[in-house]
Amino acid sequence: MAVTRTFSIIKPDATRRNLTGAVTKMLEEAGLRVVASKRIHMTKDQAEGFYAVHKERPFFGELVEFMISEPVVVQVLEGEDAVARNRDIMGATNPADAAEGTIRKTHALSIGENSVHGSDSDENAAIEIAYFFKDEEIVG
Ligand code: RTP
Ligand code: MG
Repeated sequence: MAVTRTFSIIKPDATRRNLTGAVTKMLEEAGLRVVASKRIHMTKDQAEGFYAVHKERPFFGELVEFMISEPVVVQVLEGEDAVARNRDIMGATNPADAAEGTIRKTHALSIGENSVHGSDSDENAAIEIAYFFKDEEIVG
């Protein structure tokens, strides 16, 4: 299996509850390495652009407002099969459906306030990483 990268966001419900370290620890224990990380407060334009694929969905407005409500931590994660590995440790979108031991089962509050984002394909990972990071900010 190849070493690849994925893009992660520790969402406002988690940063607000001071869970940045707890979430990062779970990512690291799942075999992912944080090769870039920064705490930012997203602008509305940035959040709308990032979630543009969801703009026709009924929850779009609520999602954008949530993502700009408090700071987030954006990260680049590296590891074997990083996209799938990250989605495994994240758990299902709705924490009620997430498996025991996953980040969302352990920490998420609801389907909207679900603590983490993770890219869903290698192609989207590359797009999402480039949306928030310059090449020189990523140190593998
Ligand atoms: P993500 O993109 O954040 O990693 O999560 P995901 O793939 O598991 O979920 P996705 O379907 O891509 O939805 C993106 C985010 O939108 C919020 N959401 N709210 N209220 C709702 O029914 C609803 N459905 C989705 C969640 O915050 C989800 O992570
Ligand atoms: Mg998604």
